[in-house]
Amino acid sequence: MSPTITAFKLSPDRGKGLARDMPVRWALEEVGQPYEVRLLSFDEMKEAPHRALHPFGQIPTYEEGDLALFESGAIVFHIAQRHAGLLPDDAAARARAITWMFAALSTVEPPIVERSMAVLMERDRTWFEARLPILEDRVRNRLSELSRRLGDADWLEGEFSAGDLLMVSVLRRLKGSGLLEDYANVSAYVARGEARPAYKRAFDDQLAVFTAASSGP
Ligand SMILES: N[C@@H](CCC(=O)N[C@@H](CS)C(=O)NCC(=O)O)C(=O)O
Repeated sequence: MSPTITAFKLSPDRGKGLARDMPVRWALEEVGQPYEVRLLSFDEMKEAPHRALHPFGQIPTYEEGDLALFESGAIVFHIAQRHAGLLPDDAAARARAITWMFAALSTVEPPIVERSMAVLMERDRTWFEARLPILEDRVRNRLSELSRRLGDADWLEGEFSAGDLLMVSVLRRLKGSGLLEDYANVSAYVARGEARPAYKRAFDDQLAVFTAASSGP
């Protein structure tokens, strides 16, 4: 039985693939697992049936038989454990790849999201112009650390893994900020992720949802 994930009926990112169903779609495509998508409006996300699946009333969720999961990182981890292709077999290499999954979501993503939220929601605040450079310095700090570690490698730990999938997903949030371009190896790393056929299929599928919804009757 194919798993079912949830996604926005009309994504606020206008099809840029920044909503967090995207890493889940990408992971499912990487391992060749077909899936169903249930689309939700903002109102439906906050109603009881969805909150039974997701306590915070968000997307994505993942249902597979009796199992229901939320949190994109946990869902990607579940997919990577279930199927070959996203985590190495060797125990130590696997632990290192999992470490990068956590690093993406708990060390690199927070300053990136804080900056995006400020740009999106706080532009009219008196302190915005003073705060933005502080937030951007925090992002630059992480990018330069990541750039140093990545060096000339294609991926963070040998072969492409769920760690790279989540890191590239997180870094994509910086597109259009001008920040990524200062780190040539990190920009190339993101481009390498986006060039993967599984990424492209996932991206096209989420874009098709947005295009259909926005050109509706
Ligand atoms: N940490 C969660 C974050 C989930 C999240 O922020 N989802 C967004 C879409 S990307 C959402 O549902 N936003 C609507 C809301 O919070 O009301 C994850 O990675 O799954």
